[in-house]
Order: sequence, then C-alpha cells, then structure tokens
Amino acid sequence: MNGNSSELISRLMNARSVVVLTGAGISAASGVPTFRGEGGLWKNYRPEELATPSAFLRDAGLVWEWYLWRRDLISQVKPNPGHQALVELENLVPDCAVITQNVDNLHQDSGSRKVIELHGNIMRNKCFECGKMYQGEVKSDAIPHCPECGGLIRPDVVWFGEPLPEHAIREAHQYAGKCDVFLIVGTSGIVEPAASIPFIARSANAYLAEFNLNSTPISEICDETFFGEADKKLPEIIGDFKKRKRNLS
Ligand code: BV8
Ligand code: ZN
Repeated sequence: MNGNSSELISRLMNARSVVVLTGAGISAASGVPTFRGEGGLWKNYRPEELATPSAFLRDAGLVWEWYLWRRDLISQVKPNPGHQALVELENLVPDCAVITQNVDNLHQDSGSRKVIELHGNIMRNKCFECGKMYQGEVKSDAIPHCPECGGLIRPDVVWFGEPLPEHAIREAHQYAGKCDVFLIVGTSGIVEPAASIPFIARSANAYLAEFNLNSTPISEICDETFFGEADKKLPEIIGDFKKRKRNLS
C-alpha cells in the first residue's frame, strides 16, 4: 500500500525496537553504483565473473582490479541525508539496528552505532585460505600473500556461493524477530539469505515499511511502501517523527 506517513510515524512513536535493512539504493545518492538498476554494476560485469571464489581463483588480478576500482570510488564518496536520517532515528528510539547488505562503510561513516554487515566490508582485506585479516597494501598486479599461511589476500566481502558471517546473520535474525517496526530501504530483495530477513520481522508481527523507487518481491509483505529516493523520503519521515516526538515532550 502506498506510504501513509502518519501511520508509520505513530508506529515509530510507540516502538521500542526499530530495525532497518538497507541495500545499495540507500548509497545511490552518494554516488555509489547499485548492482541491478540503471547503470548498475552488474550491467557491465557478470557477478559470476567477479564476485565468486572461483572467479578469484581463475583471475585474482581481474577481481582485484574491480574491487580496487570500487574501493577508490567509495573512498571518495560521503554518506547522504538518507544515512544521516538513520543516525537520527537511532537517537529517537530505545533500540535501533541497521542491518546492511552494503559493503561501503557509509552507515559507520555517518555515525550509525549499531550496524550489522551481512556481506562484509570492501575496505577490509583478509586471507583467502585462513581468513586472517591483512593490514598491508594491495595492488592488482602485486597481490600479497598471507604472512601466516601464504594464502592469497582477498577483499573481506561475501561472494556468491559463500556463507554469510555466522555472527552477522544470527544477530540480524535476532533483531528482526523482536522488533516493533522494520524498515526496508533500497534493496531489490533478490539476494538471499538477506532477502528473507523481512519475512522474519513479518512473522514477529512487526510493522513493515519499504522505501524504494519501485515495488520489489518484499513489497507484498510490507504494510506500506514509500516510493521515492531514500535520501529525500527518509529525512522527510524521520524529520516528522522527530517533530511529533518533540511536541509530546
Ligand atoms: C549463500 C558481494 C550459501 C560484495 C554480494 C545459484 C547459485 C549460487 C548461489 C545462489 C543461486 N541461487 C541463489 C543463490 C544464493 C545467492 C543469491 O541470492 N543469488 C541471487 C543473485 C539469486 N546468495 C549467495 O550466494 C549468498 N551466499 O547463499 O551461501 C552457503 C551456505 C553455507 C555454506 C556455503 C554456501 C551470498 C550473497 C552475497 C553476495 N555478495 N556482494 C560486493 O561485491 O559488493 S551481493 C550484492 O547484492 C551486494 O552485496 C548487494 O548488497 C546485494 C543486494 O543487492 P541490493 O543491495 O538489493 O542492490 P540492487 O542494485 O540489487 O538493488 C538496489 C535497489 O535500490 C533497487 O530496488 C532500486 O530500485 C533501489 N534504489 C535505487 N536507487 C534508489 C533506490 N531506492 C531508494 N532510493 C534510491 N535513490
Ligand atoms: Zn592465511
């Protein structure tokens, strides 16, 4: 159903726990390309060619070229008002968590305190073999080896066919299973197991509101969908919530 902000705001007014699942759409306004939309990353590359362990073993240099290009782009962008609105939200409710599929660190850069990274973080490196974190520099034509075991160093992101970090998925399920309001912002709802998390919130009788440019497979279980750009819609709704809260106090 088309978003009716007063209903969402009254739910937020009475909420103890609010959880937000974010995807690439929340970072679009910062200039980070999405994956599947217009100009999306998967338009020019096929995920199987780059975001899989076999792609890395086949051509680590090509995969690193792609990630270093993305890391360079991401290191030059800033959080946008959509990210900042979620920091505001965290200050307005007793318990709030951001569960993100994004690897761009923009929620942390904006000041969100409780961020659960489902797919890792493009700014970190680790060993492909033993998983030990690696602090040194990486160049696509000189990929370093792990000082512990000699394995190749890779980006600390979750590739297709790889399991999500156990602690992250467990914590995400816990938060989704006990929240009062669950927001879904800027995700196409295609990638699993992230796309199933809203269904956990649904079965726990949370109030689900989606923020996207268009409908997604998640829309049908949402109580309402706010169509529009997240960097505009989120500040608008959370700004109104803040005013309502202030008028009450
Ligand atoms: C797993 C890596 C099991 C980091 C990513 C067949 C073969 C192999 C696997 C599978 C298969 N079928 C299904 C699977 C499972 C697979 C999967 O789901 N595939 C999909 C494609 C069908 N999942 C996995 O492989 C996962 N692992 O299942 O492991 C396992 C278990 C135990 C032991 C061994 C194995 C791993 C999934 C993680 C993959 N890694 N990224 C990187 O390089 O970035 S996925 C990639 O997609 C990103 O992480 C991204 O976050 C994620 C989701 O995409 P979205 O964030 O939704 O972005 P998208 O562009 O799609 O959509 C943007 C949305 O925003 C749109 O709706 C758009 O309308 C909206 N929007 C745009 N602008 C705005 C906006 N909204 C608001 N405002 C705007 N301004
Ligand atoms: Zn190692």
